[in-house]
Amino acid sequence: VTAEREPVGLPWIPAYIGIGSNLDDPRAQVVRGFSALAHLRGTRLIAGSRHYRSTPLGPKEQPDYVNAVAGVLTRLDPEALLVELKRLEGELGRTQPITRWGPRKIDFDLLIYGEQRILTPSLTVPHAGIAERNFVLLPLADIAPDLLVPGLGSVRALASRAGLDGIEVLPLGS
Ligand code: PH2
Ligand code: MG
Ligand code: MG
Repeated sequence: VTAEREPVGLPWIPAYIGIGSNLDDPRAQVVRGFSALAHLRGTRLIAGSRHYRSTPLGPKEQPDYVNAVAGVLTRLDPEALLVELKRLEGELGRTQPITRWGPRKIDFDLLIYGEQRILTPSLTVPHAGIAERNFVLLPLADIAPDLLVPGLGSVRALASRAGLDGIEVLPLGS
């Protein structure tokens, strides 16, 4: 048996990951998503938001989404974390190709990574459109209301500005 290889001597960086699903029992997919993050190498799951039902952004002829946000500490760099999130999406049964804004069984979006602002062909952090998406900001406000989104201000202020259109909290265990 070989112990899992983990980076050592690196700082633990707080990061926030959006989870979304609108296919194949979306709440169950979100729960599986949290579980997958809890087992990710070099990463500790620290906090989980409530679950939200939200009407689709993009094409309307698709099921409502269930959205949530996970707070982690990670020793992975942003690119490595992104690669792992894509790998987990595949393991959790996400099939390609997926149309832009189209339905999906599981979606992980790297929302925030420490205080970094990243703009590369593969990665935009903070996530593009975060300020307009109540299905990101409301769950994020559950676990990190005072967090400052680099360049944008506090999660609490952004969330109250984003409003409550098309979104509701799902009661626990419903
Ligand atoms: N994700 C999309 C497209 N549209 N709409 C909602 N409400 N929630 C999502 O997570 C979402 C979406 C593509 O990732
Ligand atoms: Mg997404
Ligand atoms: Mg995505």
